[in-house]
Amino acid sequence: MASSQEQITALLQQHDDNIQAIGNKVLNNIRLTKEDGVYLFEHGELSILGALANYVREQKHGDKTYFNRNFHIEPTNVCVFSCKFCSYSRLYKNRDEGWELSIDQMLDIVKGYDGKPVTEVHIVGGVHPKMDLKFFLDLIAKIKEHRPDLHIKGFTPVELDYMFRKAKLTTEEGMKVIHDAGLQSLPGGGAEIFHPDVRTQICHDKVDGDGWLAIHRAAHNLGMHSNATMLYGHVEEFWHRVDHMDRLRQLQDETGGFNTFIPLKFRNDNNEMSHLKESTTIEDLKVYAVARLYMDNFPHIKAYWPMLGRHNAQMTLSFGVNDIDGTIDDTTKIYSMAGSEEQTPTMTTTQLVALIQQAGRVAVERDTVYNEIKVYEKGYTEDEPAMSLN
Ligand code: V47
Ligand code: SF4
Repeated sequence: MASSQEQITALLQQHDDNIQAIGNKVLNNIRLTKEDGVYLFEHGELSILGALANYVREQKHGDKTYFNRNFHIEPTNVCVFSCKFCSYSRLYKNRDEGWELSIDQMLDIVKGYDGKPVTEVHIVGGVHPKMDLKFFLDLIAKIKEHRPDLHIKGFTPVELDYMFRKAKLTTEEGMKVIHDAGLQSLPGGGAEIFHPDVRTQICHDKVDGDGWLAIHRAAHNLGMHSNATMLYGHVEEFWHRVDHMDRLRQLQDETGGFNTFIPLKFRNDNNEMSHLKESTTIEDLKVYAVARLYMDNFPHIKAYWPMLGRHNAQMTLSFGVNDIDGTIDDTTKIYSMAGSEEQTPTMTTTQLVALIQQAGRVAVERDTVYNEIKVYEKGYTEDEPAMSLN
């Protein structure tokens, strides 16, 4: 499993001068340029990308592979925006086809986890014109009142930008209010591809790249942590991916507030981009590997198994990935509606640990901010009945 410097140096001899130069930068901890990033996507063979990314992953984390126990709440799939890749939302005028949860219904979901060892609730959904900042401040306060130890990670800049604008608050004021109410981290969604050439084609009407980054900057300045995603494999070119990663890398240099980068593979079922072919598994693995090499200041690279499928997610563990999200229950509809193999994404802790161990890695349960909760020994099985949660 381990990729030593000598093995990689020998492998590099079989590649062209540019790949050798980039590989030597990686081995000597020298930051890659944008040109390097594009070159890797254009000319990097999977074997050398994998070896280099695995080297970096093992330098940073050894064999440790993190997961957490969390559950999702999706307040609504009614949305004022019209992203072309979205298989999940319904416009306000068609809201009878969608769902809208009340605060009590969402609290009932939280209460359903009473006595279970979950550490995080992930709240994300469509942008409903009637679910405003006040509604969500109330929800957050009630969740905290019921279960103060549950870490609330919620809301993308798409949702927050809309809530703050309606409440006539600046980004900084809005973030302070919602953080004070109990919101602790931001998930990585809504980033898609920042460059306007692509953004105007796939999601023209929601917050733009600068707005997305400004909200994460404001969160980091309050001491909050967050994740970042990149939706790839549709109309973007390689340099758009690198531009996207570069903007994130720059913000991370400034604030240090990102935990994890999560590449998200575009799935083409039931949306306005269904005519596009999905990326191949080889391309997916290359994206994870280049992400690990380019995002040198991001501690973690995550594969989100409900979207990739559990077997492909397992493979990514040899291509730079050191985090595999959590055990999810079927309240997560984003990917099942977009055509993921995982129609009811549920894995017990035993299954998730086995998946990590079969790949020769060490399973480590973490909390949202990567404090280690438990390192799992080989042969672990749950004493309790399997929970259908992550
Ligand atoms: O922003 C929507 C993506 C994201 C499709 O931070 C699609 O821990 C593929 O960000 N094909 C939301 N992707 C989900 C998200 C996320 C998920 C898990 C963990 C975390 C985290 C964040 O889902 C959206 C969009 O990029 N998405 N439709 C689709 N058809
Ligand atoms: Fe709305 Fe999010 Fe779907 Fe875009 S991706 S239409 S913002 S739910």
